Amino acid sequence: MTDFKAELTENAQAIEEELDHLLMMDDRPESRLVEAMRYSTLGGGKRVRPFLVMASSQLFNVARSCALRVASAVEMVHCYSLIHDDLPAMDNDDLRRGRPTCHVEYDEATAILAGDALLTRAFEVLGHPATHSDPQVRCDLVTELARAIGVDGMVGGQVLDLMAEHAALTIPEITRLQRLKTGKLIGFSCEAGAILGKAPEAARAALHAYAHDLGLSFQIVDDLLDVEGDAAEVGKKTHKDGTAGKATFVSLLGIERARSQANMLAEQAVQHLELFKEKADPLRDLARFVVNRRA
Ligand code: GRG
Repeated sequence: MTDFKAELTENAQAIEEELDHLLMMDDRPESRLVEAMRYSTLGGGKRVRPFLVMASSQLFNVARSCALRVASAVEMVHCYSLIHDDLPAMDNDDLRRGRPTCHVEYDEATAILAGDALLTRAFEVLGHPATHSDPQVRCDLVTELARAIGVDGMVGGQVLDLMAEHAALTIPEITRLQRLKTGKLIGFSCEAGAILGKAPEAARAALHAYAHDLGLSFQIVDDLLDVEGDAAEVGKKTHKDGTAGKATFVSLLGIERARSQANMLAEQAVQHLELFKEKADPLRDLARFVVNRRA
C-alpha cells in the first residue's frame, strides 16, 4: 500500500500540473473568477477520479497527454460539485479540503460562477482536438460525461439528497441516490479510458461493473468517515449526517455492517477486472485504498 500511496501522489502531481496549465490565469478584469476556480481546484483532494481515468486509459495504451486532459476535466467537474454543494443554499459548509470553502474565501456569487465556469471549462477541454484526434471519440466523451452529471446522474442524486432531509429513506432508496450522486461520475472516470482507447464492449462493460461496486463502496466509507472521522484529518466538517438526522448506510446498517458491506463491494469490484490481468493492478490497489482511507 505504501507503493500505491506514492503512485497516487505522483498521479496527483501530474494532474495538478495539467490543471494549472488548463486554468491558466492572465491579467484581465475577470481574473478574480479564475483565481476562485484555481483556489478550489489546485492544491488539494485525493484525486481519486483522475486516477481512475489514468488507470483505465493505461489498460488501452491511450496517449498520456490525452488521458491527462480527460482526468483534469473530470476533476474540474468534481470541484464544481464541491463548490456548489458547500453553498449556503445546499450544505452550507465552511471547510473543504482543510481550507475555507469557496464562498467563504471569496463570496457567494463568485463561488456560484466559479463552479459554473469549471463545469463549462471541463466540456471545452473534452471538445478540444488535443483531447483526441477522432471527433467521434470527443463527442462520446462529452455525451457520456453530460449523462453522468446531469439529471440522470450527479445533479439528480443531489436533488434526491436534498429531499432526503425530510424523508426516511430505505436502503434501496439510499443506494439509488448514491449511485446517481457519486457513482455516475466515478463510472464515467472508469469508462473514460475505454472510450479514449476505443475498447471492445466487453472491456467497457467490465469497467462499468467495477465502477458500480467501487462507487458504492466509496460512498459507504464516506458515510463512515462522517461518523468516525475527525474534521482535521478528513478536511471537512464531520458528524453532519447525524446532526441533520439524515438516513445513511451507517445509520441504517450500523458501523460494523456498513464497514463489511464496503469491504465486500471493494472485493467484488476487483473481481470484475480479471480480463485485464496484471495491467489492472492500479485499479485493484485503488479499490483497496478506498476502503482503508482516513480522508
Ligand atoms: C451541487 C451540482 C451539485 C452536485 C453535488 C457530488 C456532489 C453532488 C456533491 C459533493 C459533496 C459530497 C460530500 C458528495 C459525496 C461524494 C463525495 C464523497 C465527495 C468527496 O469526494 P472525495 O472524497 O473528495 O473524492 P476530495 O476532496 O478528495 O476530492
